[in-house]
Amino acid sequence: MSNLDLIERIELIYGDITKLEVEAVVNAANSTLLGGGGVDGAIHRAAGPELLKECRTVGGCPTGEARLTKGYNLPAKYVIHTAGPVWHGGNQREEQLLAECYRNSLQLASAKAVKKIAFPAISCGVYRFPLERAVKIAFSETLGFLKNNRYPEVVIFVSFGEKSYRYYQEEMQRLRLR
Ligand code: AR6
Repeated sequence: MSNLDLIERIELIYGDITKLEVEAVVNAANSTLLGGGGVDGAIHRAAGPELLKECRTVGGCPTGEARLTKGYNLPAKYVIHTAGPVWHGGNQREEQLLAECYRNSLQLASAKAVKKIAFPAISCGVYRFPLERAVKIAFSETLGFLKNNRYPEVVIFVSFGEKSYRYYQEEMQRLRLR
């Protein structure tokens, strides 16, 4: 598959990830998996208390890894929780750890033959990872994974702000022109 064909399997959406009719949504969680603010809070609110109950049985998730639960009241069947790195300036393996979040989340989705999965901008809120770098990592890890895997068929990057949407659009454009 050429890079251009692979890019056709990536979509950009502006809005709230909890509303999406996809099989799996990724949660930018923390390593306790016991909830928090930002997209994590929104996902737990929309999924209902059963989600936290299941998360309690999981036993946490080290940074860079991912864990799968059901989606409960969300339109999505699954939530894939991943703990992104906190940005400390870039010398603490933040980029590698963020790449692992994407790879491990995609691996779980692939194992369940998930057709459509939606990602928020992991680590780009409270964890302060620079958006431009994070977007490049999201695309390169996703393209690398899609090249070798039939599932997920489609990956959706969800932006919650105009600035992040612009970064995703620019990177998509850049990759198309390459
Ligand atoms: N839909 C899509 N994207 C969203 C939504 C939403 N409903 N809400 C926020 N975002 P953050 P992090 C975007 O802070 O940086 C939590 O407390 C947001 O604009 O949610 O990985 C966890 O429990 C930003 O671009 O996650 C952890 O403790 C992106 O999602 C910690 O925050 C990620 O922002 C994780 O921090």
